[in-house]
Amino acid sequence: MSHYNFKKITVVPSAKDFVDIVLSKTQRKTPTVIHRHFKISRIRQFYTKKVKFAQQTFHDRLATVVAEFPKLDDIHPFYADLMNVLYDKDHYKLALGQVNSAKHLIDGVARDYVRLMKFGDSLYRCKQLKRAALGRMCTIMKRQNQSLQYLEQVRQHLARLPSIDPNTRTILVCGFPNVGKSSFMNKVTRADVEVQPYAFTTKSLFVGHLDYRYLRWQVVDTPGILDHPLEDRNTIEMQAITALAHLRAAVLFVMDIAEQCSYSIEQQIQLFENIKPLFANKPLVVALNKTDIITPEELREDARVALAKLEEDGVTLLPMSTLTEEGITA
Ligand SMILES: Nc1nc2c(ncn2[C@@H]2O[C@H](COP(=O)(O)OP(=O)(O)OP(=O)(O)O)[C@@H](O)[C@H]2O)c(=O)[nH]1
Ligand SMILES: [Mg+2]
Repeated sequence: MSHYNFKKITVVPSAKDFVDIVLSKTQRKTPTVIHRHFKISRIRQFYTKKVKFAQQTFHDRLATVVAEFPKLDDIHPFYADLMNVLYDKDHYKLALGQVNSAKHLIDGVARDYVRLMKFGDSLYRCKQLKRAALGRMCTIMKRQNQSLQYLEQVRQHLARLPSIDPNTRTILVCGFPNVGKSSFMNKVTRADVEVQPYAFTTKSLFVGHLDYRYLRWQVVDTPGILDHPLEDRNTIEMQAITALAHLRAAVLFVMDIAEQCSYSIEQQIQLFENIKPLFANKPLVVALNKTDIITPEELREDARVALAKLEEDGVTLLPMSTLTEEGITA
């Protein structure tokens, strides 16, 4: 279940390329010599073959597209949801559905014209029927252009998606933007995630690996999330939410106690409380990051109280600095 060939989907050509590929293949792979003095049965067979060949080639290529793209109902819910966030489930299913129905339409065209060909009484007539059949197939194909282009974009994006295994030991790093999630990721894994002093540096999920006490962990760095209702969340934040919702993972909620991230400790705790339902049944540690700037003891009174209250509720607090490596165990 854990291995998806998201990276191995065949390129989806544009409608025009699709048509060019099939027509030129039909030309190359079917007989080319015909003469009007040949027996009519031989002439019919000659053109029937071309119609059937074009149909089969369209059919096979379209079937490959439909078969290779992941079915949202078959893949792990994490990926199904992530794909919905990134590509919109309805749009995705519609595009694949249209490609699939184009396949059936082309089969139908071929069937009709092969039947008509049996009544073709001259080379001229048979050739006309063949041209009409291929023309109609190409028209059906060209109507698929938008779906094909969209699927090609999805394909390219899927290929760049991190290979997150939903079924392995995982640490999910989350929190407000700019608190130091990616800095932590870079410290404990060999990943090289971009770190910048502004919010939403990380715009998608990243994965790294870490060996700790002989166990291998998958570490997932997530984009920052703001404290607002679910329906207001953008695609960038929704990827973090999706990961939290679907991955069985230990959660590292990172706080910036120096408040450099421009949110107060109280606001960060508020976010923590609001997304807490997503942490249910997950081991959880709250990292108090940037202790090189300020230690938990040096904090304002009310911030200290707020953190103490968190601790009373049974939350493990871990002072940390990705700069001095305080609190980073690996
Ligand atoms: N002083 C200090 N600065 C830190 C520490 N950890 C991270 N920073 C700085 O905080 C800023 C944000 O760090 P990132 O690791 O990009 O934060 P992030 O949480 O991944 O941010 P987004 O990807 O935007 O959500 C950078 O300028 C880091 O250099 C720390 O322990 N101490
Ligand atoms: Mg980041």
